[in-house]
Amino acid sequence: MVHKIIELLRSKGYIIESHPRRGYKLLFIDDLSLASMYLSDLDTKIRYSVHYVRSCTSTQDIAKSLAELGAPEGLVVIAEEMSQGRGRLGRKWYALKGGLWVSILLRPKYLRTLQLLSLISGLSVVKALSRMLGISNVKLKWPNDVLYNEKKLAGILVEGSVEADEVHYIIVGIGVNVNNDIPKEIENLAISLKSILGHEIPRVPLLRSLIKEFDTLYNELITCNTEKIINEWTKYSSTIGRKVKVITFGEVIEGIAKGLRSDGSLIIVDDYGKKHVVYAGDVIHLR
Ligand code: BT5
Repeated sequence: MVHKIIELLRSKGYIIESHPRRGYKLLFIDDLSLASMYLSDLDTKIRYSVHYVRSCTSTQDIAKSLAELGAPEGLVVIAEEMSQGRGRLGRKWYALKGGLWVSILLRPKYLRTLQLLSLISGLSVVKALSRMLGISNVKLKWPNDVLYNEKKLAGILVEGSVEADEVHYIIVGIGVNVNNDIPKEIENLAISLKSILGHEIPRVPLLRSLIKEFDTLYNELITCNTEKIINEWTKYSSTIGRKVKVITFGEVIEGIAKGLRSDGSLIIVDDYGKKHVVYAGDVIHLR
């Protein structure tokens, strides 16, 4: 019975040491430079290995350079801090010490849309947080934000090298505010796990949990189980069913977010009953 519970906790990301006579010990490891060691025993389809740096411009840049040198799928680049962390459309991503700043290298043979990859990445963050830390009020905002009480807890950036229908590589960037301070510039719109829970969270178990959830969802994606992904994403979403304003390629659409199509695009129905399909853009929740 105890063994079963220990295995359940391990599958949620917790790191538990076992000793034949002394029993079990729960470890709170925050030092990300040790992460590689603690990912090696994870039961995942892909083999993940961590390349850790203390600081860099952007983990996306390091992951790209290594991808171009032939690094295998499952490389995870982690930095303690980034000087030029980036979001979508060249926006700045603040990445101070204490956060979880991660880029994962993937080499799918074929990918229907990058959008779905962005959706499963956000979904993995939400599932990891609710499974491991029991935080239930974390929601997804289309396409790539993880929110807590409408404040941004995590963001996703998917970049890649794709030619015609051949995928060279994809880099999934995931940034989660964990124990880091939130800079003044974004204090009204961002939040960290430390401030939600009132204490610091060990990042290595959190990373394990995140990778485990990501691996499962990525496998659903490459085996084309998109219906399951869309349903799960919708379950955790705060966008669907809501009145929203969407800014997409210079156009502004206002209406009710009705749901997602199977490629991850968002369906909006405006006040005149006209249906719009949005493939990329920024969403503002209106009420
Ligand atoms: C994102 O873009 O949300 C993508 C964030 C991806 C970050 C990861 S960390 C690892 C990897 N390496 C990188 O260099 N990047 C990736 P977007 O949806 O465009 O949102 C950007 C906006 O989020 C900014 O304009 C700010 O308003 C806000 N923001 C910036 N830093 C933030 C932070 N630490 N927490 C919450 N919001 C932030």
